[in-house]
Formats: sequence, structure tokens, C-alpha cells
Amino acid sequence: MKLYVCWGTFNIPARRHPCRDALDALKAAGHDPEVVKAYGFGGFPNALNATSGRREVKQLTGQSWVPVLVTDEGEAIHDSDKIIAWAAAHPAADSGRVGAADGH
Ligand SMILES: N[C@@H](CCC(=O)N[C@@H](CS)C(=O)NCC(=O)O)C(=O)O
Repeated sequence: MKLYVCWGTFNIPARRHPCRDALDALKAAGHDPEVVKAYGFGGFPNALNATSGRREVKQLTGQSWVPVLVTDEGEAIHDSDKIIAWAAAHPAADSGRVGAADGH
């Protein structure tokens, strides 16, 4: 699976970072998505979002905002709340270790 994010999955102090939240939820569910940095900005017109990641996001979802999850079945899901809900509903088959999926 692929997770398209903005410039990374860093923490943003004192506010939510939807891309980070989406990745955390997927990892907590035992997934290890390929993280694709889309750069640009969701509010920019297409011409300023010329990276392949942004173009793919637009093609997949009809809009340019990230995060966007593309599941192994090819389903494209946004926004972060829906990705978090998807992760909770679809724990990785071999995870079986809820709470221990944070990379440690
Ligand atoms: N409601 C959206 C908000 C997405 C959002 O604000 N994304 C941040 C990046 S994490 C942003 O600045 N997006 C602009 C962009 O697409 O780069 C969600 O929760 O997914």
C-alpha cells in the first residue's frame, strides 16, 4: 500500500499533522505503507503541483490534498480521518500485536 503525504510525516508541535496521524494509525494496525512525498500544497493550482506524487493524488481522488492512502486493492482513501478509520477496520493480517506496532 502507498500513503501519499505532504513534505513528510514529522510531528507538528501543538497541532495535528494529518499525514503523521494517518501513518501512525496504519502502523498501529500493523501496516508498513510505502510513504510517497507529494510536496507542493493541496491548495495550489495544478500547475504549481507538478510533482508526480501530486499528479497521482489528483488522478486517484480528483482533488490534490494529502494524506491519501492507496490500499493493496487499489482503493484510494482520503482524508486522514477516513484513513484512520480504515486502519482501525483493517488490521494487517499478521499484525496480532496491537499496541506493539510502533516500530519497537
Ligand atoms: N482534512 C484533511 C486535511 C489535510 C491537510 O490539512 N493536510 C495538510 C498536510 S498533512 C496540508 O497542509 N495539506 C496540504 C497539502 O496537501 O499539502 C485531512 O485530515 O486529511
